[in-house]
Order: sequence, then C-alpha cells, then structure tokens
Amino acid sequence: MTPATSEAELHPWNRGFEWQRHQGPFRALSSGQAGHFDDDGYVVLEGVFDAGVVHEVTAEIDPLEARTESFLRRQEEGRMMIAEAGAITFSVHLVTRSEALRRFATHPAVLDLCADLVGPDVNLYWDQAVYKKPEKPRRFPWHQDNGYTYVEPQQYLTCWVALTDATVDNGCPWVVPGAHRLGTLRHTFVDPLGFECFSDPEGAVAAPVGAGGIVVFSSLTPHLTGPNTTDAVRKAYILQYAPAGARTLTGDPAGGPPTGGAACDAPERQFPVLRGGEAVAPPD
Ligand SMILES: O=C(O)CCC(=O)C(=O)O
Repeated sequence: MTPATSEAELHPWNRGFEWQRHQGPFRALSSGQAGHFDDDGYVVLEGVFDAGVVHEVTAEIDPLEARTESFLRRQEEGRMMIAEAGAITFSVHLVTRSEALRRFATHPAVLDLCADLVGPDVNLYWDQAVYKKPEKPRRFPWHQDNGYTYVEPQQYLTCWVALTDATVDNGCPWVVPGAHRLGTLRHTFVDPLGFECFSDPEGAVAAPVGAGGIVVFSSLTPHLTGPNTTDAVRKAYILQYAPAGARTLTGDPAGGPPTGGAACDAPERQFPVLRGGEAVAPPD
C-alpha cells in the first residue's frame, strides 16, 4: 500500500483483484493517455464537446435540475444526505426523461472512450447531473464509486463531463493517483455525507477541466470534489459505463459474502451502448 492509502482497507468482497491494463489500438485515447489512466486511475480530456453541444446538454439538464432543487427545498432543513438545496444537487437517471440526453450518452466521442477503456460490449450503468452551488462550507468524503454500490466486475468507467469550467475554486474533482489498483476499498458511512474510504490521503491531485472536457476515471479511483467558493454554479453531467453482464452485489459486507445481486440492464436507463465495438442506438 502507498502512503496515500495507508489508512485504507480492502472491501471484504474484494479478493484477488488485479487491475486490467488497457491494450490498444485505441479509438479515442493516445497510448500515453491510456497509460496515464492505467497508472494513475484518471485522465483529463480537454475540449471533447464544442460549445454548442455543451449549451444543448445544459439547456436540457437545467429544468430537470430545477425540479431536484425544488424537491430538496421541501425536505427537512432543505437536505437529503449530502444533497442540499442551494449547495449541491444530484439529479439522477436523466436519460429516462430526455431523448437528447439519451443521445448524448451515446455520443461517438464517449463510445470511443468506452471501447478503449471498457471493451466491445458496454451498457450505460448510471447517469446523473451534479450542480455545485456557491458552497455552504462542508467536507466532501473521499470515495470510490464502487464503494457505494458494489458492482462486479469492479472496474467500470466514469466520465465526469464539465458543463462549466471546473476549477479548484469552484469544485473540480480531486483524485488519489494509483489507489485504483487496489480494487474496492472498505467504505464507512459518514452521516450525513455518504460513504468514505479514507479521510486525509497524501498525494491527492486536482483535476481541473474546461467546459466540454471530461475527467475520465475509474469506479475504483478515490475521488471527491472541492468546495465551490465562487459565486457561480459549477455544473457537471456524470456518465458511467460498465461491461455488458455486470451485476450489482447485495448483502452486508461486514456480515460475510454477498447474499444477492442484480443485472445492470434496466432497459430504460442501463441500455446497451456498444456491442461488438459498434454503437447501439439508445431507446426511443
Ligand atoms: O460532481 C461532484 O461534485 C461530485 C460527484 C461525485 O463525486 C460522485 O457523484 O461520485
């Protein structure tokens, strides 16, 4: 274990994990970028989407996010777990509500990344917009996405698409390079913030990115986003992709092996995006 992760323990269901490095030929990445992803667990891609696409996606998400904000305002103290009106909103499964977002989730640039970093047969696993409003100061926990819901295979892909410039000042992602190679870590629940794998790692690096760029990382890359200390909203749309056949495992990790599981193939939101390396049209 590196000093950065000396606080960390493996998730009890994570046995014998070995990080699978990616072999070319690559469709979207250079071999240097793929090597950076394998070594450090992330790569920043600038300028993937032009301003027109960013505008269209943002215009689609904004009214849906407004409903999330209004839902949160009606909750006790305006919050639900880490989500809080006026601070941070999570708007999930937007592909079920927008044809334009289903199309965006199958944008050729994203599918090329999936082919490079997931494989020839890929499903959308999860989508959510995260808007960080000028922050009420609070800690955001370090976590791996696979620490929330345990997916097997553990290694799936997160595309953190910046809809506004994401900077250190407004809450860009931070990652701990290299820790992804351990596989899933044990997470503890920090009320009300969510799951955390460690609190104060050494060697964390910021991953700022301009609007239209993507911070590409693994479900196993420990990450968080910083506070938004500016006076403007930081907007991101997160798209995650898993290999076809991936399953979520359920049970109590502290209580022994998984007791159940479910295929990640809900047709309306976990639809196929690549088969045999070819794009699959999203559902109507
Ligand atoms: O975009 C953000 O501010 C946080 C997103 C995040 O870390 C997550 O959804 O796992």
